[in-house]
Amino acid sequence: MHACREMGIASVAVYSTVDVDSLHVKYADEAVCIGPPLSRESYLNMPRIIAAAEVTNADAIHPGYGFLAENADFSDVCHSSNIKFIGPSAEMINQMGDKNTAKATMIAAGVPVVPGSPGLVEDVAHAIEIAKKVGYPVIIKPTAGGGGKGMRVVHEESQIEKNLKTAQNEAGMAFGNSGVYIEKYLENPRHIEIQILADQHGNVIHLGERDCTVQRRHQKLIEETPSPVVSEELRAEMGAAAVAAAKAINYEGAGTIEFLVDKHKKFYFMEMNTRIQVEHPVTEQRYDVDLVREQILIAAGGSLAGKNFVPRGHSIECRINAEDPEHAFRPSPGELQVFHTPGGPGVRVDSHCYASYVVPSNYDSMIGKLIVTAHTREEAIARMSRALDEFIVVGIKTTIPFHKQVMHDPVFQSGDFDTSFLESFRFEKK
Ligand code: MV4
Repeated sequence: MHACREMGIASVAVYSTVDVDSLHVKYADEAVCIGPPLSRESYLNMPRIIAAAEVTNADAIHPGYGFLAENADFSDVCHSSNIKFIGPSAEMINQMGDKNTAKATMIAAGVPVVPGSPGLVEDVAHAIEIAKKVGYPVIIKPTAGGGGKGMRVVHEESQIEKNLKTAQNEAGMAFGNSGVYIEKYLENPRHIEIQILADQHGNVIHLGERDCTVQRRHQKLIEETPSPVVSEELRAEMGAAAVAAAKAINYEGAGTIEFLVDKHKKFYFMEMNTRIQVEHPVTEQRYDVDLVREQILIAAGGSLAGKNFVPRGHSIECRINAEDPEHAFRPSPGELQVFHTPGGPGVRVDSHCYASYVVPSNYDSMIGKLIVTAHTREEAIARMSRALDEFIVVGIKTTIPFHKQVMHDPVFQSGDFDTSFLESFRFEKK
């Protein structure tokens, strides 16, 4: 909606009854209630969303980064309703939604992938054969999954049978598709992803990497760009691989190619996210670009030819969640009696909240993102630290005190850590 306003485009917000007081509803030129809190009846309810678009005469729908953002059927329903889905077609989403198919497509495009089964693994004998070939430990992944759900690590042959069956059953229950595949398990990798933009004319560019290694139970908590471990040379290689990945499926829109990077700095394709992501602001800050504006221009048929986004400085994002870090990050909804956001040079806050707003318990616990930008990583950490000190939330517990401690942690400061970082990080209550 910020992008729309700058472009002279009127915007319409949709909301469920519990979100009536959210800032996005106040910011939009118009707002339409699409149902009760239960997301199945509101934010996932395609007929209601299409109806809201039709009654307000909307030309396009921006799907955001949750709910229907990667739903191929929704992209298709928009298309059939003569409403432009700001993002890829159903076919493009489907090609990346099935992880095993995506992997095969990447191999054909020359993108490095983790060694493993060439296709789905059906039976125990086949699984054992593959695991023997790539070497233990291995990881069994659901082809319809993503983001870590339903994955199982197996350390020895005697554990294959049990884990394969459990993985297949769980995948069937969770995704309605019991297909699984096997990969060599890379121990303690970094999670590094490349932002790409692809227009309708075959132009694809990359906007560098985001390092999302600081995660807890597959939830990202801190993201930054550039990555402390990515050299100019590695960035060029990973960028070229990401562009090749997007070109392989004639992709349109903003997308992210996720890679695992091992301790030898070898990178492997993991999956593609066919949407704008939560952590996109760090790329926006370092590349001085509005990615949502670019999404809208691409959806309107615009060209990326001749566009050149030049990176500068270092940007870090901390996710501010309504969670209690003293109690295993349990949700902490409620009224924001005080909500004072930080300011000053190089500080950005993206949030739907304000003082007196009541954080509902119905949805995701993220109440905002704090993004800082400075010349160097060291300066960005110092800036984040002082911005976190200025960020005052009273009424609920948040992840702010946790982030303050991470900013002071010598291992985080060194830049030399992996996805196991938070397993050994001990939050000290003050
Ligand atoms: C892996 C892996 C190690 N080896 N695949 C988890 C999220 C999903 N996108 C892929 N995931 C992983 N796949 C192989 N072959 C380790 C993980 C992984 C992970 C990846 C990124 C960030 C945090 C993680 C935490 C646990 C496991």
